[in-house]
Amino acid sequence: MHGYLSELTKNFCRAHNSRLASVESSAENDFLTDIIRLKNGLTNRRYRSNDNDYWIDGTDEIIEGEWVWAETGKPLTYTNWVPGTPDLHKPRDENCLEIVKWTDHVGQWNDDHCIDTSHFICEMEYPAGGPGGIVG
Ligand SMILES: [Ca+2]
Ligand SMILES: [Ca+2]
Ligand SMILES: [Ca+2]
Repeated sequence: MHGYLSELTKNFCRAHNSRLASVESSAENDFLTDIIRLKNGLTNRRYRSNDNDYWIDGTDEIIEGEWVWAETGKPLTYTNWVPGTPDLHKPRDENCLEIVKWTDHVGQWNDDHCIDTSHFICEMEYPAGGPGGIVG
Protein backbone atom coordinates (compact mmCIF):
# COMPACT_ATOMS: atom_id res chain seq x y z
CA MET A 1 0.00 0.00 0.00
CA HIS A 2 1.26 3.45 -0.84
CA GLY A 3 0.44 6.74 0.78
CA TYR A 4 1.74 10.12 1.71
CA LEU A 5 2.78 10.53 5.27
CA SER A 6 -0.16 12.72 5.98
CA GLU A 7 -3.57 12.85 7.53
CA LEU A 8 -4.60 10.46 4.79
CA THR A 9 -2.16 7.87 6.04
CA LYS A 10 -3.07 8.43 9.66
CA ASN A 11 -6.73 8.24 8.85
CA PHE A 12 -6.16 4.93 7.07
CA CYS A 13 -4.55 3.55 10.22
CA ARG A 14 -7.33 4.93 12.42
CA ALA A 15 -9.95 3.38 10.18
CA HIS A 16 -8.31 0.05 10.94
CA ASN A 17 -8.28 0.63 14.70
CA SER A 18 -4.58 1.31 14.65
CA ARG A 19 -2.09 4.14 14.32
CA LEU A 20 1.13 4.76 12.49
CA ALA A 21 3.64 2.45 14.13
CA SER A 22 5.96 3.53 16.91
CA VAL A 23 8.84 1.12 17.41
CA GLU A 24 10.02 0.93 21.00
CA SER A 25 12.25 -2.14 21.11
CA SER A 26 14.59 -4.26 19.07
CA ALA A 27 12.07 -7.10 19.35
CA GLU A 28 9.41 -4.94 17.74
CA ASN A 29 11.83 -3.75 15.07
CA ASP A 30 12.88 -7.36 14.35
CA PHE A 31 9.23 -8.33 14.04
CA LEU A 32 8.64 -5.63 11.42
CA THR A 33 11.92 -6.35 9.66
CA ASP A 34 10.91 -10.00 9.25
CA ILE A 35 7.61 -8.94 7.68
CA ILE A 36 9.35 -6.49 5.35
CA ARG A 37 11.78 -9.19 4.27
CA LEU A 38 8.95 -11.64 3.70
CA LYS A 39 6.85 -9.16 1.74
CA ASN A 40 9.76 -8.26 -0.50
CA GLY A 41 11.33 -11.68 -0.80
CA LEU A 42 14.49 -10.13 0.58
CA THR A 43 17.65 -11.88 1.44
CA ASN A 44 20.71 -9.72 1.87
CA ARG A 45 20.92 -9.39 -1.87
CA ARG A 46 20.33 -6.25 -3.82
CA TYR A 47 16.83 -4.99 -4.41
CA ARG A 48 15.53 -2.27 -6.72
CA SER A 49 16.85 0.94 -5.21
CA ASN A 50 13.95 3.05 -6.47
CA ASP A 51 11.43 1.00 -4.52
CA ASN A 52 9.66 2.50 -1.51
CA ASP A 53 10.54 2.19 2.13
CA TYR A 54 8.17 2.19 5.11
CA TRP A 55 7.02 5.21 7.10
CA ILE A 56 6.59 4.90 10.83
CA ASP A 57 5.40 7.54 13.30
CA GLY A 58 8.68 9.27 14.25
CA THR A 59 9.35 12.92 13.38
CA ASP A 60 11.69 15.80 14.23
CA GLU A 61 9.46 18.31 12.49
CA ILE A 62 8.79 20.38 15.61
CA ILE A 63 12.38 20.73 16.91
CA GLU A 64 15.08 19.82 14.43
CA GLY A 65 17.16 16.92 15.74
CA GLU A 66 14.73 16.01 18.54
CA TRP A 67 12.98 12.88 17.39
CA VAL A 68 9.61 12.06 18.93
CA TRP A 69 6.66 9.80 18.13
CA ALA A 70 4.12 12.09 16.47
CA GLU A 71 1.11 10.44 18.08
CA THR A 72 2.29 10.82 21.68
CA GLY A 73 5.03 13.47 21.48
CA LYS A 74 7.29 11.15 23.49
CA PRO A 75 10.99 10.92 22.64
CA LEU A 76 12.31 7.81 20.92
CA THR A 77 13.66 5.35 23.47
CA TYR A 78 14.95 2.81 20.96
CA THR A 79 16.53 3.72 17.62
CA ASN A 80 18.03 1.74 14.77
CA TRP A 81 19.48 4.39 12.46
CA VAL A 82 21.40 3.51 9.35
CA PRO A 83 24.99 4.62 10.08
CA GLY A 84 25.28 8.27 9.00
CA THR A 85 21.64 9.14 9.67
CA PRO A 86 19.75 11.14 10.70
CA ASP A 87 21.21 13.23 7.95
CA LEU A 88 23.50 16.12 8.69
CA HIS A 89 23.18 17.05 5.06
CA LYS A 90 20.23 19.46 4.90
CA PRO A 91 18.70 17.85 8.01
CA ARG A 92 15.84 20.32 8.08
CA ASP A 93 14.49 18.82 4.91
CA GLU A 94 14.21 15.32 6.34
CA ASN A 95 11.84 15.24 9.28
CA CYS A 96 10.02 11.94 8.98
CA LEU A 97 11.12 8.43 9.91
CA GLU A 98 11.15 5.36 7.71
CA ILE A 99 12.28 1.76 8.00
CA VAL A 100 14.37 1.01 4.93
CA LYS A 101 15.02 -2.10 2.93
CA TRP A 102 18.32 -0.91 1.50
CA THR A 103 20.89 -3.55 0.68
CA ASP A 104 22.68 -4.55 3.91
CA HIS A 105 20.48 -2.17 5.92
CA VAL A 106 17.09 -3.86 5.90
CA GLY A 107 15.17 -2.91 9.02
CA GLN A 108 17.31 0.12 9.85
CA TRP A 109 15.98 3.67 10.02
CA ASN A 110 16.39 6.73 7.85
CA ASP A 111 15.03 10.26 7.99
CA ASP A 112 13.45 11.39 4.76
CA HIS A 113 11.21 14.05 3.24
CA CYS A 114 7.77 13.84 4.81
CA ILE A 115 5.99 14.47 1.55
CA ASP A 116 7.53 11.47 -0.22
CA THR A 117 5.12 8.77 -1.27
CA SER A 118 6.00 5.52 0.40
CA HIS A 119 4.64 2.47 2.10
CA PHE A 120 3.67 2.84 5.73
CA ILE A 121 3.13 0.62 8.76
CA CYS A 122 0.13 0.78 11.04
CA GLU A 123 0.25 -0.68 14.50
CA MET A 124 -2.54 -2.15 16.57
CA GLU A 125 -2.37 -3.29 20.17
CA TYR A 126 -3.11 -6.93 20.76
CA PRO A 127 -5.04 -7.65 23.94
CA ALA A 128 -1.89 -9.32 25.29
CA GLY A 129 0.06 -6.16 24.59
CA GLY A 130 2.56 -7.73 22.23
CA PRO A 131 3.88 -6.05 19.14
CA GLY A 132 1.51 -5.97 16.24
CA GLY A 133 1.62 -4.55 12.79
CA ILE A 134 -0.10 -4.09 9.50
CA VAL A 135 2.46 -3.51 6.80
CA GLY A 136 1.12 -1.97 3.64
CA1 LIG B 1 4.89 -0.09 19.14
CA1 LIG C 1 15.21 16.68 10.47
CA1 LIG D 1 18.05 10.61 5.42
